Amino acid sequence: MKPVQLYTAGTPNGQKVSIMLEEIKAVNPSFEYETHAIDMGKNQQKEDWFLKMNPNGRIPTILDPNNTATHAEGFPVMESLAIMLYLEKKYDDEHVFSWPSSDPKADNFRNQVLQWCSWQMAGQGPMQGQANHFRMQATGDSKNVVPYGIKRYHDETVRLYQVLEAGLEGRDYLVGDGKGKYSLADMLTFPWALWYRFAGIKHEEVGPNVKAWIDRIKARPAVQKGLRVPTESELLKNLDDPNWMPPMPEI
Ligand SMILES: N[C@@H](CCC(=O)N[C@@H](CS)C(=O)NCC(=O)O)C(=O)O
Repeated sequence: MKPVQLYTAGTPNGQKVSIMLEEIKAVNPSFEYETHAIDMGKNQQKEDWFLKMNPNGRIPTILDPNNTATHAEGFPVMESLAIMLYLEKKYDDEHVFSWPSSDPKADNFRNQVLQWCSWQMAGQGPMQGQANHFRMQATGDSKNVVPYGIKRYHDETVRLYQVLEAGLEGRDYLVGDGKGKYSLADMLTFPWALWYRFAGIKHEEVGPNVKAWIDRIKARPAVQKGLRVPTESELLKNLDDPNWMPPMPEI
């Protein structure tokens, strides 16, 4: 096979996909991908060549040269969830991270994966992103302090972490029989959870089930590799100290 082309940067949305690509590689050594680091500081994600693959002009994006059914140069996919559903269908043929149709519970589990993924894409990601944005606006030179925005997005993000905490009660992973099976639901949600401190969410605002689940997923070798794509992040190194918090004003 030809390597799948990944266009990404070291952010939680990018890490969702690099983690999944590394997980697929770990179980299928013939699977390959190549990374293209996108410099968001230079707005490369808004250049014409990029917009042809992803009209939304955001990372992550993949191009699969093995799939020429509709595009001679390969099939481009935008949006992290759509990318991961695509990769699962095309490259998780052994159902290591999903459920085979022969399993009578497969449809329900797939739907539950979609429930958590929708929760992530419409809730955790955007709300935590805004919590981070308003908190960061209140730092640095501009000191654009908007207490209403900070509180609204902080509180909603904390509420969402309570939902995740309840979803993980008595379980190792979000979906599946018994304590669950590591699936796309976990891969998609984990990178944002890993970064909660950068949105000004305090340790005591995140429950023990979520913290144990973060540690469980972070210990996976493929996750360790995926978190270093496109390069190792200095910011993430700080998270190895469980008590570290980014310098942020109390508001
Ligand atoms: N819903 C999108 C969100 C992607 C996204 O927001 N990407 C950010 C980085 S995490 C980005 O590319 N920002 C640059 C920009 O908006 O120009 C997905 O899940 O793929």
